[in-house]
Amino acid sequence: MDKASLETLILELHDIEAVKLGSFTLKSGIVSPIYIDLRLIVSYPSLLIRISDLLSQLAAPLAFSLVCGVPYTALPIASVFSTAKTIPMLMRRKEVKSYGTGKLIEGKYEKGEKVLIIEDLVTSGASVLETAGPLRELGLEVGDAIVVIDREQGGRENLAKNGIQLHAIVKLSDVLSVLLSKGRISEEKAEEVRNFLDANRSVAVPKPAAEVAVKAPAKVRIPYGERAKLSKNPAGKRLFEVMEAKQTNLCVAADVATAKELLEIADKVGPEICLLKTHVDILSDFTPEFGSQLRQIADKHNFLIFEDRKFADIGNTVTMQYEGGIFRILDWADITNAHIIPGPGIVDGLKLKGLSKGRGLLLLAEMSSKGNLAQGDYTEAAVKIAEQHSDFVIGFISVNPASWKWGPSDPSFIHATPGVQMVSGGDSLGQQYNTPYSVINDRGSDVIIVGRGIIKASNPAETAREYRVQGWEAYKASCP
Ligand code: 5BU
Repeated sequence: MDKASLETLILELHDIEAVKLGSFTLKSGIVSPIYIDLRLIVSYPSLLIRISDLLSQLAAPLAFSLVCGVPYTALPIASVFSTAKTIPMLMRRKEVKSYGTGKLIEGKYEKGEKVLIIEDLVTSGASVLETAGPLRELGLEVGDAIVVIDREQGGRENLAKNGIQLHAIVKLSDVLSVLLSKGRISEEKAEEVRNFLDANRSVAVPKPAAEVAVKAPAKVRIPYGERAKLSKNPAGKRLFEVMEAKQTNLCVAADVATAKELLEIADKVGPEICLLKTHVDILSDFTPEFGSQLRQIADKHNFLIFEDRKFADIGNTVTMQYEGGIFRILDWADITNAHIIPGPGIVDGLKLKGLSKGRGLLLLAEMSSKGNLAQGDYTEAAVKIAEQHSDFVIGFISVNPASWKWGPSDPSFIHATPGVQMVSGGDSLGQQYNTPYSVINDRGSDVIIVGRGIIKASNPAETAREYRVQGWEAYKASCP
């Protein structure tokens, strides 16, 4: 790629103010001295054509039969590229329609085809991975991504760890050198940007997402509807029936600060979910009416309520914690859960109160957080306790039940898995995320539990729909 055309590109991007110097607060909260916004290029068709030409040069040595732009900014770039080279394009939806096929990827393809991803700007690489995930889940191969600007903040490395090679027209350091050499910025400003880049070399690093990159063979499972018939507990049975009827294995973790917000979010995501998970002790405005208000919404949208109470005391104490106090969980939660650390007496205690009311219990057999101790013999002990109480225990909180050597043999047990987002990775406090496909298909779970991935999204209802479709497609892929 010749130096002169790269220089011209950088200067033109500066001219149209797609590259701005100043002080900008980024989405992550970091204050950056440089801001790049390539959305503007749709107003400059000849620039768009030139960018597409430069991308074609990058793509020349690569093998691919389809292109897919990362929504939204790269979509016009990908369209121009696709028409100029007469290479068909796929389109990834950010939001899934409530009607029609509910597909995440639009366009025609054959399994095994190689797709080249086109992106405008790469920082951590997370957006490219969000597009690669659903493509790979359809059996398409993704090995390369081409991008206009690489911010040099860890994206190249993160993508490489996920089997994607990044090819950039220019790097942010090239942009700086050109702007400096042409007197567009001062040496001090350039130094400030360099220091900023040095201090922010790796932004929101997604964990090496082996599960996005490598597909394990699909496992065969007994359909939810069949398992409903096997369940010995009314709440477990109903959960399977709701999953089958609404075609959803999505549980939303409504971790919001107030009952008001919780009820609002429950109503919004209600049509998409089989289960709503609560932490009632985080609600600052809890009132005794909360239970009946939530039940009304649950009945309206046909989902079950799961209070993630994680009981952990001796049998006698948990009977009181379950039934009494201000929360009166027994009155409104179809399902709750318990640690097995106190031994089987905890299940006896909860069952004493819950069984006659048709409630069900999940045992914490595994946890999603880094360094947790629920593994090996502990997980096996949870399975044994569940098997002895299969009239009340409906299943487990699990993370990788496909890897359990010891069963359970009973298919009426349900597995629900927290730590789910569209891209694998984690938070700064030890939470670890896997993708819906990985959780349902590779790890053999039944229900994906999604919290911040949905409730922090700009449109939780749309995002819940997207998770539902992904979770359900993964389930379908593992059914006979
Ligand atoms: P997140 O925002 O998707 O990370 O929320 C996960 C939810 O699942 C949150 O309510 C946790 O309390 C809950 N959780 C979990 O993350 N990991 C576990 O092992 C168990 C529950 Br058990």
